[in-house]
Amino acid sequence: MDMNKIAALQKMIDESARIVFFGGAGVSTESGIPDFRSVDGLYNQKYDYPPEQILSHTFFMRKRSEFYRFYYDKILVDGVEPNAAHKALAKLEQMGKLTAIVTQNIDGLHQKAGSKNVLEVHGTTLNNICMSCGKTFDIDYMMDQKAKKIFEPACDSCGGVIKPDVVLYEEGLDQDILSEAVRQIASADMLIVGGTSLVVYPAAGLVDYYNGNKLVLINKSQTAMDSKADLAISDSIGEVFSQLTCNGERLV
Ligand code: CNA
Repeated sequence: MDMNKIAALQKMIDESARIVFFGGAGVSTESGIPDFRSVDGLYNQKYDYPPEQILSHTFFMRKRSEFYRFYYDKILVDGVEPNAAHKALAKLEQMGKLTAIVTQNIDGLHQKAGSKNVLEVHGTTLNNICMSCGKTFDIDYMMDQKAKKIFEPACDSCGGVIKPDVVLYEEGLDQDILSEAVRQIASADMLIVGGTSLVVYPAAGLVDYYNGNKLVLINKSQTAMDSKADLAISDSIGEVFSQLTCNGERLV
């Protein structure tokens, strides 16, 4: 690990009062949830259909049991816990340094670590909705469906199709969440971007709303944004956050 870069990151955090974190699937790999684009990510594993196709609205409507087979197997992962990155970010919020987390993740691990202001631009697996009557179902209900191998989960009130409250390919993002994410990023004095390949739009474009001079990227692989960053760290995000302090206290 490049300790000069860690020292530079620490100095920026010390000098900031309104930090926003923008993250993606790489934040949760150290918790055991595979991302999409790493070598061991879901896009490099073999399925009957490419994951982009499985995770699309059209596929959900036409081949629901195939969708749920993949979803149960790879997305609705059992027994995962927040890692050092989730915990450090929660601590920064508690200490009044961080105003919001904007996440592309759908796993709810930031909230599980204690973060309060989490803007989930791609929705959440924790909530599931009947497409006919709007009844909602929690993750325990879906875990139960998974355990029973029910690949076409149906509403227990009206028999309608249950859809996870996540944004599939071809679907639009929630405009209220997006607007709040833009507002938070535009008013941040420091933006930390981590664990994201920055290729999924419109989410990746949110970084452009940051106006300050403390843009930090923490990602294992290079991104198109590295050259624009004030500081780019190529390392595991959990390990990076494990090195940091706030007001003399370790974050993790
Ligand atoms: P991605 O395109 O898979 O990119 C992940 C990035 O994280 C890659 O560039 C990796 O190099 C990097 N990375 C992996 N592990 C680490 C680590 N420990 N430390 C630092 N960097 C790491 O994922 P994006 O989030 O950019 O793409 C957006 C998609 C992925 C969103 O729509 C998510 O919903 C979707 N997704 C979410 C989850 C989740 O909720 N945990 C899991 C898989 C995919």
